[in-house]
Formats: sequence, structure tokens, C-alpha cells
Amino acid sequence: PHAKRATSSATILSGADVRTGLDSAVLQQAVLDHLYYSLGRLPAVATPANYYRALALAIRDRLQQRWIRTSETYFERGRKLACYLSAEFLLGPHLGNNLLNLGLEQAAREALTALGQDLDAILDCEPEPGLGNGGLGRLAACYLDSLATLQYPAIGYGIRYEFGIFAQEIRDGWQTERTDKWLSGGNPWEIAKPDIAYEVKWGGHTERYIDDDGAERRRWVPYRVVRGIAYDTPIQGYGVDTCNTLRLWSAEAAESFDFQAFNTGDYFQAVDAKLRSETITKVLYPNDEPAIGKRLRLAQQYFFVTCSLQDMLRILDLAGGAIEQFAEHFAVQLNDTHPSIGVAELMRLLIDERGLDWDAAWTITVATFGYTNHTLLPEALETWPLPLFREVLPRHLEIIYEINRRFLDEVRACFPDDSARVARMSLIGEAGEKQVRMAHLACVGSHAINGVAALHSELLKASVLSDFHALWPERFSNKTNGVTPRRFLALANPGLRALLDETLGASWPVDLGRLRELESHIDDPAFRERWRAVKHANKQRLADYVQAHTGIVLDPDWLFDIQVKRIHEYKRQHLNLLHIVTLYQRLKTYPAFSFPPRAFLFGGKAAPGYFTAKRIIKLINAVAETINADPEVNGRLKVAFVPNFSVKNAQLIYPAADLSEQISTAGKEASGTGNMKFMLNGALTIGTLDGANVEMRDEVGAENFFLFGRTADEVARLQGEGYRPADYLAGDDELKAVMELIGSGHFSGGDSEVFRPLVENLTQSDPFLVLADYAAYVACQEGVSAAWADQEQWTRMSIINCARGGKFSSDRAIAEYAREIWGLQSVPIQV
Ligand code: GPQ
Repeated sequence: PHAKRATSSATILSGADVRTGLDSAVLQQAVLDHLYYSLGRLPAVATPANYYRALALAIRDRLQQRWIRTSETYFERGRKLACYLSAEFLLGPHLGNNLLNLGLEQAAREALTALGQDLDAILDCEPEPGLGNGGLGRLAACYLDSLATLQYPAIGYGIRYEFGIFAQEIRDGWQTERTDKWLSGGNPWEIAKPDIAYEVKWGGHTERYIDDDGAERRRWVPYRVVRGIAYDTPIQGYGVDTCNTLRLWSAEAAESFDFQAFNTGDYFQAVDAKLRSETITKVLYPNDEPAIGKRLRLAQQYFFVTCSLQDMLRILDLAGGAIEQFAEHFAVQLNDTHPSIGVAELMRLLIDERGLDWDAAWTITVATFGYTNHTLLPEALETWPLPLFREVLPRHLEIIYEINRRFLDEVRACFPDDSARVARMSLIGEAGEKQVRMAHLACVGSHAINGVAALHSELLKASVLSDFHALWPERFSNKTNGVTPRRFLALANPGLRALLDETLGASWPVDLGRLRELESHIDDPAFRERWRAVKHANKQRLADYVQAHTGIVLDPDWLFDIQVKRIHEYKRQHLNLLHIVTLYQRLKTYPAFSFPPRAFLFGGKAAPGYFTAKRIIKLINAVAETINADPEVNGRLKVAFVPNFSVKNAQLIYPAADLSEQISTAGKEASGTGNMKFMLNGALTIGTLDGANVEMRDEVGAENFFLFGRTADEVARLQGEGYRPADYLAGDDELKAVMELIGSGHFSGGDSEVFRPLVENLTQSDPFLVLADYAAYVACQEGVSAAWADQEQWTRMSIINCARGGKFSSDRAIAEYAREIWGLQSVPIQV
């Protein structure tokens, strides 16, 4: 990689200019040029944020020829394009990643130093484009990185939310939400393409008409029309010239003013229509798993999906492709059900707008789409109330009825006399208020359906999608998630990166299986010492960050035990807390009780309306405050909640972990991806047999993984038998005392009300089996402490965890999608 980087001033003289030169001297000139011409600033008055923007623009210039050449090459070659449709892309800051992928970090550092600036401080000025909630959105961003790095023709399509995921602040231990104004300082990475714009219709009704050939057809007479405008962001591959596009749609009024209303004097009504149009892309819905049936959310989904499909049709027309060949030109992946309205919309475009007959349109549609499911939680499966759906998308409802009619005929043909099955599989749910079932629409309209880890894919076939599996077993497959080793290893952990480069050579970021070669060094004490030194420095870096943001002081010699992810009952942050309170209680009761000192770190956002999750955050902070202030225990225990967990601070957190907490109720976490990021950075995992944990443990071996808890089968059986948490409470005095301590107000200044709902939730219903797994978890944590006591052995295990993480590169995952679902060929780009 990066062989082409210019290093001599001869190159500058031979044509590399202020827009393209890669030498530090040219970069320095380019930054000054942008400060002056793009920002209107002289260096003497420029702030670090100004330098950030100038450097970002200079780097974007350097992406430009690759970006344009990439689009041009795809167009010329006419090869199949993968279109990744996702309502979320949790990108994280671009600058550092682009420098890494272009091989320009050193040159940029030198250029800024020459200007009296520090690159790290400048990088820190970039606001995070947080256009996603958590795992699902971050996975989409990792996949874009791998698509570009593997030189696949691909485009990401999504929504340009004006406000991304809220910024979390902790006040008095409670989460508060602040709107995220990521665009307020301008976004140097995007380029608006106002000429790439499409009409989006809403509401109204449908009607019958006779076309020119005398055929009877239906058309949609909308109530309202808005426009979607493209904003493009470059996605540069690592060490290659491929620079793909992320195209995000922003809503505008179809006419910036309703001129008629304006002329008749109703100025405010005219402006109001404009404002209403723009609301569509205003804000990201901050809920991760539970789907909520809000009209604006359906509008967002349809809006970005129709713009994206219309864009594909435009590209096909430009290339002179035949409409019948649509599926040979585009492979469209649905990232969960959020874009699944695309199935009905492509049918509408092909039939109503392009004049195809139903059968031809349906063949194309099914050949085009693939559907990835990301959850088994029943409350997270999207449905829309029928009246709402009809009001917003009347033509689509007709199309869905027709898809359903034909589909249910097929079901009846395969399974005669099975009306219960027909009702279960229908695209329209009839229990209570009628609903459109988006997962069913996605399954029927896709030739490929996949889960995101081996266990999850098996459970999908056996539970929520079992009827679909019985009908079309050949459509189902597994694609275990992966993460990009560029951002989450090379960029996040420069210390480890240097050690890996030295030990393995420079190719490991694009050939992650090479990490295995680390194993030949585990018996070298000097190597282990260096491994520990890297981890220690990372822990110090995180400790500094935690102190700056919370005032809590952590000692990097302690075991760093970390759980960062969205706050959700099924992820069981409260199980982690019960262990902490257990240790606290033991220390208070037996001051001589001894274990290696541990720092427990938490981070993660709760959906603003999720009562229990918000109370879990409050409890974490309450326990932290009590423990950290108590000299009897704070020599061996510390607890910190890192506010506003984000991609940006995640890059400090994963590399500093000794122990990664992956303790969801088995069968509930579809995959997890944070688990992989910790592993690659040398953390050991304590976890259940859930999601991708299962495959991680297979890779590292049982002896290098702290396993506890009931399996998915055992969970299902226990819940089937009628689980009673009180039984576990009655049989365990220590657990009982822990629950009483929390309920007593001990951690809340005597307030025995604030945590009552949590205590009652656990002792009375405990839907995620926290109490049932508690004893096994505490025992397993004792095993962790014992293992930590032998630092040489712990280091060996840490190295093995990293060494055997190669499978979890998103490159492996994307290569599987490309081969097995999309039928995609890579297309090298030559600049
Ligand atoms: N996931 Cl359905 C989300 O982050 N948001 C969602 O709305 C749904 C799933 C996660 C899932 O919980 C994790 O287990 C996965 O690792 C992740 O998607 C990516 O597949």
C-alpha cells in the first residue's frame, strides 16, 4: 500500500500541485491556501477548528481525482454495482481515517508541525457524523470501508439527517440529551449535487386510467411532492485508488416557495409547506431495537429508498442499459427492514413508470434485493398500522396487497389446508389493529436472507422466520459480521499498529489472517513485555480522558473491565452492576477480602423514552459515586461512566480494555460487533454463548475465553417452564443482600424510591434472566481475577485473542456478501 506516495520535492516540481501533491511541503502550502481562499483567514488568527477545516479540504482535494476516476471507471465498465441501503451510517470522524487510508498521516503531521499546530489536537476538532444509533449503523460504515478497500463497485445510500444521534450529558447521574448539531460548522467532506434530485410523492389517492395502448392501469395522484437532493461523501479505500461514494439524501420543498400562495398573500402558508418538507430529514430517531410506528419515520424510510431507486434507474438510463437488465446492474442490500419499502417501490417504478408487466417486474425485484436481519427481539420487528400506511403510501398498499395475494397462493399450493400458516405468513397482520409486516415484505421480495452471526442465523430459521425457511430454505444464509481493522486497530491503537508492522510487516490491515503469526512470539518474554507496554500506554491515555470528562482518577496498573454499547435490558449492564455491588459488599463485610484491583468502565446511550435503560444509567452513576468516594474500598474498586459513548471516544476505549463484557442473555444479541473490536485490541472476553461470541470462542479456544451463563436453548426452556426470579433470590443470600442494598437507598443518599422499579423488575419478572445467570457470572469473574494475577499468562491470552481475530475483519464479511449474495466482481481503479 501507499507505494505511490510522493516523497521528494522533485515530484512537486514535476506537476504535483497544491490540490494533488502528497509531500508534506505541498500539503503545508495546501493548508495555507485553503485557510486563505476557502476560509478567509490568515494563519495568525486561525483557530484549531480553522486548521481542521483547511486540512480536511486539502485532503478532500487529494481524494478528488480518485473519486472522480472511480465513478468514471464504474460507468465505463458497466459492471454490477452493490447498493447498500441503510437508514443509518455511524461513520465517525473522517479526517484521521482518510489520512490513514491515503498513507498521509506522516506528511500531514509534518505539515502541521511546520505551521505550529499539533495534528492530534486538529483531529479532535472534527465533530462526529453520528448518523446512526449503534451496531447496525456502525456495521454499515465498516462495510463501506471494506467495499472500497476490496475495490468493489459500491455505493452507500442513506439519509442526511441534520441532527444525528443526540449528545449525552450526565447530570446528577441521569442521562440528558442535547441535540447534535454536527453540521453547524459546515461539513468539508460532502459535496452537494443539486442536479441529482428526485421527486418524492406523498399521500393522496390512486385511480384507474386507460393508457395509450388501451390497457387499464393505475396511477398515484399524490397530495404532496417534495424533492430529495444528493449529498456525496467520498469513501476512500485503504492503500488503493478506489474511492467510492456515500450518497445521502436531504429533503427540500419541491418549489422553494408556493408562488401561488405567495402571490395571493398567504406568505406563512407558503413558508410552512417548505418547512414541512424539510422536516423529513431533520433528525435521526434515537431508538435502536424497538421499532416505533411514527408517521415521520415511515416518511424517512420511503424518502431515501425512492430517491436511491430512482437514482439507480437514472444511472441505468445514462449507461444505455435495458430496464429488463436492472438486476444484472444493481445488487441492493436492505440493512434490516428500514429500507424494505423498496420492494414495493421498485415494483411501482417498474410497472407504473416504466410500463413493465407484473411478472417481469417481480422477477427483477426478487433478483435485485437481499435482506439482512439484525434482531430476533419480537418488539423490534417493524410493522406499520394499516391506516397510517394507506394514508402515506396508498399506491404501495395496493401493490403490497397484490404481492400478498400471489404469495399466499404460493403458500397454499405448498402447504394445502394450513390456514394458520397462511395467517402467520401474510404480509398483513390481522391480530388487533391491522398491520403491514415489513420483515415479511423483505423476505418475500428478496432472493437472499441472512442473519449476522452463525447462532443468530440458525435461530432465525428456527423462530421468527421459520415459516419462510420452510418455504424457501435456499434463500437463507449466514454472514457473520465483521469490523474494519483500519479504523478500530490501525487508527485507534497506534502503539499496537507499530508493533504489528514491525512484527508482521505492513500488509496485515488488508490481510487480517496474518495476525496468526503473532502466536510464534508468545513465548518471547521481551515481546510480551512490549505487548504489555502498549496496553499500559493505552490505559493511561483513556485514564486521562476519563479524568478530564468525569474527574474520576483511574490507575492504569489496575484491570480495566469495560462494557460499552447501547444501554438495553437484554445487554444486561445491570448484571455487571450486581457483580460490582457484590465485590463492594464483600469488601465492606470482610475488609481483608482480597482481589486484584479493578476499574469498571461503562459507556452507552439509552433511548430517550426507555425508562428502565435510563434508570440503569442512574444506578451505574450512583454506585460509582458511592464506591469512588469510599476510602475503605476505592483502593481496589473504581467505577466510571464515560459520557457520550461515540465512535470518537470508542477509539480510545477499545484499545485500553483488559476485559470485554459481552454478557447479553443468550439468544438475544444478534451478533455484537464491539466484542470483535475489543478482541482485536487484545482484550479477553467474559461472555455468554450469544451472537458472534460463540464464533470468537471457537477461534480463540475455550481456555482463552471466560464463558458463563445459560445457553439460548436453556434460556428458552427456562422461560417456557415459567421462570421465577424469586427462586434464585431465595437460594442465594449474597444476591439477596445485594438487591436489598440497592433497594435500601444506600447508593442514592437514602432515597429508597429511585431504584425500586429496577429492583422490582429484577425480583418480580426479570425478563432477561439476570438473576438466573448471576451466580455463574460472579464465579466466572473470580476466574478472571485469578487469571489476572498471572500477568505473563494473561499476556499470552491477550496476544492469542488478537492473533485469532482475523476472521472478524469486515473484509471477510464483505467478500462473502459479494460472492454469495451480490455476484459482484472487483474493479481495480487506476489513477
Ligand atoms: N442492531 Cl434490529 C442495532 O444496532 N439496531 C437495530 O435496530 C437492530 C440491531 C444490532 C444488533 O443488536 C447487534 O447484535 C448487531 O451486531 C448489529 O445490529 C449489527 O448487525
